[in-house]
Order: sequence, then structure tokens, then C-alpha cells
Amino acid sequence: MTDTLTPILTRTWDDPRAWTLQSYRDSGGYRALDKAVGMEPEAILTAVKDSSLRGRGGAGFPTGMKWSFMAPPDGGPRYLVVNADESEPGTCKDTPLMLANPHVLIEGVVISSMAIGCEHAFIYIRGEIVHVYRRLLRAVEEAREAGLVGENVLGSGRTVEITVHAGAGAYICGEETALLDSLEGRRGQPRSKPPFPGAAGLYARPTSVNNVESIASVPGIVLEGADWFTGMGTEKSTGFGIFSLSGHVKNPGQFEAPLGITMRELLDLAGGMRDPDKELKFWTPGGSSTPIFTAEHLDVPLDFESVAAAGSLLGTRALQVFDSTVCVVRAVDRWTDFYKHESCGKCTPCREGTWWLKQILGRIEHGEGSEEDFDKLLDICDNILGRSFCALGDGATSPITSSIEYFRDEYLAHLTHGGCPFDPAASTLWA
Ligand code: L3W
Ligand code: SF4
Repeated sequence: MTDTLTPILTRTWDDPRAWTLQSYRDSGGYRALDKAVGMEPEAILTAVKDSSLRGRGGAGFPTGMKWSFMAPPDGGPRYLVVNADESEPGTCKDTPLMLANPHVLIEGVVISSMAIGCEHAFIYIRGEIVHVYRRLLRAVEEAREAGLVGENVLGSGRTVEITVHAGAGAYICGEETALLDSLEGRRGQPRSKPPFPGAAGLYARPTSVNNVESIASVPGIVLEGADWFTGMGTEKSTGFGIFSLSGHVKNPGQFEAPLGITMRELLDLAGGMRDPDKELKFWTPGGSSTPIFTAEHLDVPLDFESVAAAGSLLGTRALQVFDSTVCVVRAVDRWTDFYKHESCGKCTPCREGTWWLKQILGRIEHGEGSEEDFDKLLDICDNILGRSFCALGDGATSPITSSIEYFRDEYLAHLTHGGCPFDPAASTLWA
């Protein structure tokens, strides 16, 4: 099974010095930039478009299309902003990528900036991960000293400055327009779309906001060609991706593989369930904002289309695995607490709704709920879904509605049992 892994972005992660410029260069790093400085911006854009690379931050929007949607140059600044505010529960791919190999991101930023006519790019990183922030600062400095960043990149006459900006730790700042407000020094709250950032983004200028993994995939595409990338994955979900496995698996971590790999194969790569005697009960395909899956979905190809057809979303490929010792109500209650806490408060359905969802789930988990509570939960979800200002509200409803669909009896058991029928001590996750 291990031949299904495609170690590309993760190839050097076992090398403790992989983060240095020297080590990155020794492994072939910055060869794509060497090539890109001799290319017209249009040719870089075409390569990314032809690769059909889809955004790796959750929505899967085609990267080349996003770049080509930017307003045409008018002589004023244009920006690339890398969304490094990884905070989705279960998602842990961009942070280890930046820690182990910051230069592949920096190389991607410089090449992508050249493609879209940006002379000043920003990396907006989650504030809590200070060690990764420092590593990025150091790597940008190293790249600048080597003439890879700044004025006249590799003697090309082109300028690409990079600013690394640490956020203040709000999940909502991973939403692209809230991120832009935060970067401008305001409280991070989503803006109305349209205008999309491509038309009016940072400082109201044309801006492309892209995920870390998307931008880090660009050097490979430029160096090896679009056909190399489309040769992996499926027809509509091309290339590879980093899958983060956590929870009740024997060897949790990041597994880089072609899109379309199944959870059954990934579980095998991760050594199986942590306790082989305990069955997989449920899992998230794309983080907690995506409807949960169960054992019946183990063979769903993990590509955008197949996961959607099976009733969920590929999201950020954050595969959180829960075995039979876990109470689904308790897990959902925990996630809901997160959304309630992280709701930015801008719109009523999410601000008030997540609070009520948390109250009701808590009641059920502690044996104080009634059958009416299910209807209330579903009614509140119905009033949040599609009525919230941004995807956070919608995402908060996903684990609730999907868990009631698959585990209604377990919710009901909390009523008949007068509380949670599970022994928290039996689950290593709650220890
Ligand atoms: C120009 C148009 N641009 C769309 C651009 C838009 C954005 C991208 C995707 O949510 C998902 C969410 C979370 N002209 C355009 C256009 N664009 N139409 O395309 O846009 P959209 O609205 O489909 O999605 P989004 O608001 O970016 C992202 C899911 O990801 N998610 C969350 C992950 C959170 C993190 C984190 O840790 N910070 O990764 C996980 O599943 O639920 O559905 O750039 O401008 N006509
Ligand atoms: Fe804020 Fe939630 Fe409304 Fe998004 S859905 S704008 S996070 S209150």
C-alpha cells in the first residue's frame, strides 16, 4: 500500500535541517524559480491553469481561474495573500509544511506573485504558532540575502517583497475577507462578497488569497509541467494532497497521496485503528465543518466530486478518526463549543444559533434533554444553514445534522439512560 504515497511536499520532512536554504537547494529547491524568471507571467498562469490545481484550503476553487479573475492591471498594486491561518479542527498540514520546509512556500509565493503581477506578498499566519512564525521570518530573510526575494529577484528585474504577518488567534480570520480586514488592522470579520478579493481585496486592490498548500504546489507544477500534476489524482481533482489523520489511529500524522485515495487505504498507511479490537465508528473527511462519515464510507474516493456525491465535503482533508468508545454527542458538543466560541458575532443566525446549539447539546449529553430537543436542534440548524453571512455558520451545523442522521438512536439513548451511556474513562480521547 505504501506505493500510494506521493511524498512531494513532505519529501524532506524527516531531515531535521530541511528548513534551511542550503538543505532546500540541495534537494532541488529554487530550480522552479530559476525557470520561472525566464517565463512570461502568462506562461506561469497557463501552467497552473492547465494543472487544474484546486485550492487546498477547503473550498477547492481552481487556483488558475482565481488568478485569472483578478481585475486587469491598471498600474496600481496587486497582492498575493497566503492564508496560513490554519485553525479548522483536525487540520494540521500547513503548519508542519511551513515548519519543515518554509522555502517551498516562499518559492511558490515568488513564482505566483510573478504570475499575477504582485510586487508585495503577505503570509498571514496563525498567531499562536510563534515558532513557525519565527521560522518563516528567518527563511524569508535567508531568501532575501540570496537574492530570491526582494528587488530584482535573481537579476530578473522583478520585485517580490514578502511580509509575514502573525494574526491574533481567531478562527474567523481564516475566512479570506476577515483575514484581509485583520491584515489591514481592523477587527477580523467577513466582508460582503462580491466584490471578491480578485476585484477589491487588500486595501481595495486586486488580491488573490490562496492557501499555503496551494501555493507550495506551484513550484512543482512550473518545474515538472502541468501534465506531471494531472497525471496524479482523478480527472477533476488532479494532483496530490496532504491528508492529516488524527484520533484513534495507530500512527497519526500527515500522509501525502494522490486525491482519490480512500480512507481505507489511508488507515492502512497509518497502521490501522489504535486499538485493533475497536471498530471505526465515525470520521470527518474534511475537518469538523464537514458532515461526518461512518465505516460505510471507507471506500469513498477522497476527491472533491466523490466526497460531495457521498454527502460531505473534502474540505481540508482533516481525517479525524473516532472508535466505538466515543460518544458521538460528546464529540459534536465539543465541536459546537468551538464554533460558539469562534463565531465572530456579525450575523444573528450564527451568533445566537451556535449559542443555542451548545445549550441543547449540553442538555442532551447531561441527561437533561427531551425528544423535543432534536426538533429544536434541527430547526436551529435549518435557520443557520444558508442564512449565515459566511461558511462558519453553515459548518457549525454539519456535524450536528450528519450525526443525528447516522446516530439518532445514540442521541435517544442519552434520554432513556438519563445522560451519556458511555464511560468517558474508556476512551483514550477524553483522558
Ligand atoms: C472570483 C467568483 N472569485 C468564489 C473565490 C473566493 C475564494 C474561493 C472559494 O470557504 C471553505 C468553506 C469551509 N469570482 C468567485 C471567486 N471565488 N467565487 O473562490 O470561495 P468559497 O466561497 O467557495 O469558499 P470560502 O469562503 O473560501 C472555504 C471549508 O473551506 N473549510 C474550512 C477550512 C478552514 C481552514 C482554516 O483552518 N482556516 O482551512 C473546511 O472544510 O467550510 O466551505 O477565494 O474568493 N465568482
Ligand atoms: Fe460571523 Fe458566524 Fe456570521 Fe460568519 S456566520 S459572519 S462567523 S457570525
